[in-house]
Amino acid sequence: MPLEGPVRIVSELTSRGYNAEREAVTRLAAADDRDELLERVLEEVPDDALVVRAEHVDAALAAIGSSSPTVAQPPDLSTDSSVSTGTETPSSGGQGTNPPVETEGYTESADRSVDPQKRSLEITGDMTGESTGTGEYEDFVAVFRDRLDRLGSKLRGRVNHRPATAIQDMSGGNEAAMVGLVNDVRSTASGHWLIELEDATGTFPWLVMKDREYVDLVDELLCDEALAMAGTLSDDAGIGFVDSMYFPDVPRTYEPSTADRHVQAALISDVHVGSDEFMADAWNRFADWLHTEAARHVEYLLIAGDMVEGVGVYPDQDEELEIVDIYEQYEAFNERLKQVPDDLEIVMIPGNHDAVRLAEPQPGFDEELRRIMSAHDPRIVSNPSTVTIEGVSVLMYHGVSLDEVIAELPEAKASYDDPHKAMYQLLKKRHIAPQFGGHTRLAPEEEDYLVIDEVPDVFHTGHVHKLGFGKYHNVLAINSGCWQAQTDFQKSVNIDPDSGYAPIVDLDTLDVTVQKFS
Ligand code: D5M
Ligand code: FE
Ligand code: ZN
Repeated sequence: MPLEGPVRIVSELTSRGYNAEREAVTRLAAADDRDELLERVLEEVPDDALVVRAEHVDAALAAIGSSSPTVAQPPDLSTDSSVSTGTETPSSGGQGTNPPVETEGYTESADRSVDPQKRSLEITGDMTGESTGTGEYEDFVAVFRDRLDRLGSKLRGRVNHRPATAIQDMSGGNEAAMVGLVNDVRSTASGHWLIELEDATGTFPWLVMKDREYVDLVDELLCDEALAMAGTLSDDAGIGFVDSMYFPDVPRTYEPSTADRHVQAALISDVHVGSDEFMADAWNRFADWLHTEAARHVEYLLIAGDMVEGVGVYPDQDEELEIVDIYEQYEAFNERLKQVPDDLEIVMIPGNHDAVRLAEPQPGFDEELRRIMSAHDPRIVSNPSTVTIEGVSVLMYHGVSLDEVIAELPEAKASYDDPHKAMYQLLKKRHIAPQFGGHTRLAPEEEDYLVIDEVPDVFHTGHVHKLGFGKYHNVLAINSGCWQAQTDFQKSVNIDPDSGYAPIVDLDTLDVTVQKFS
């Protein structure tokens, strides 16, 4: 290729105020009609972009192709400059994240050519219809005992633990270790931290000295999470000085399973149909895109709660309702489901705006709502539930406890801008909603359905209306954004939602691509 071509393209782009990615220049230079393509590319580039990328060139090529009169016009995505790839992910993803993968340009074919025989989908941990709790005191005792048993079993092998009462009877200066639930965390007058652990026999206080390396972990602690402490007893044996502290955690060497073929899942949440702020245009573009060639590998759609806006969820919510009847909201949601390809496998769990009990675990929708939401025969399961798709286990949870993790932990460890980091904390604690008695309501059942017993390959939440993803000890954590524009409440507390994004997971690699439709 004569050098003159690329140089001219770069200088042309520079004169219009853009930098250019090398690959974009190569593709432009190779085009038959560079000038026409260049003009189309400049139309494709989003207003706020500073760099012309290869995918802009691809989109422009597709746009030129699709304007051929002999080809039926596909859902009008190819000319929509707002639809782009993960390079514009609002939240960059955390440590260990693979960079978002660029997608192919859109073409006209709507042939999804799926082979349902190759699919597999299994649900575990669905507690719909299994609820036994009556909310009595004994139920709370039972659920916390189950939590301690199951999370404790992940900790007991790591320390030579004893029950609280046995430690109370030991003499001063001895080494001791305990596995328990955090009962209380408070600072002492001299700046150290006192952590009270509770087990089935009683409680014992542990002191983390302010100059010990573990002190950094104290600000991560939430009441009722399971922990192991080991250390030396004080002379009077009334307290243990902590030498080491363990979380149930995910092993660093965890190796996630992947699918045997190239197949993708779209992970979304917080559709909020029925709200004035529901972004119908963005949803339409998403649904249209699913019918295109570019989305032919997307065979699963996971929806992590808040299908509809609901009624009476927050004070004054009725002022922002487009549809005031809850059943009509679900009917409208079902119409939205009908827009997506009917060969998609859909799995959904409820959220705090949905018409099921608020306390977690939340059972899947009742028969009447299932009848209403019957488009494409979705799998409707409890919040939380695990769905294993072609070998990849996805723990789906709506995410109400994320508000609490974000409120309690320092900004660097959990924030609305990096919701996946708050998810890392839940993985580390191996519990969906450790703290009882705050925002997150808990319905005590015979067993603690919120314990993360098995390490998932993917952890999918929503609720905070922010998009973020990253890997924690090789587990992919994704918080999907929402399909609702900023509400008055969110404006008042400066929540700037990530609306109209669909993170797409490659199930064979666990790479993520973000598609933007707003
Ligand atoms: O929650 C969306 C996000 O906004 C989530 O982080 C809770 C927060 N939110 C929204 N409205 C309120 C009110 N009124 N009080 C407290 N927190 C709120 P969603 O479940 O979609 O409402
Ligand atoms: Fe929501
Ligand atoms: Zn929610």
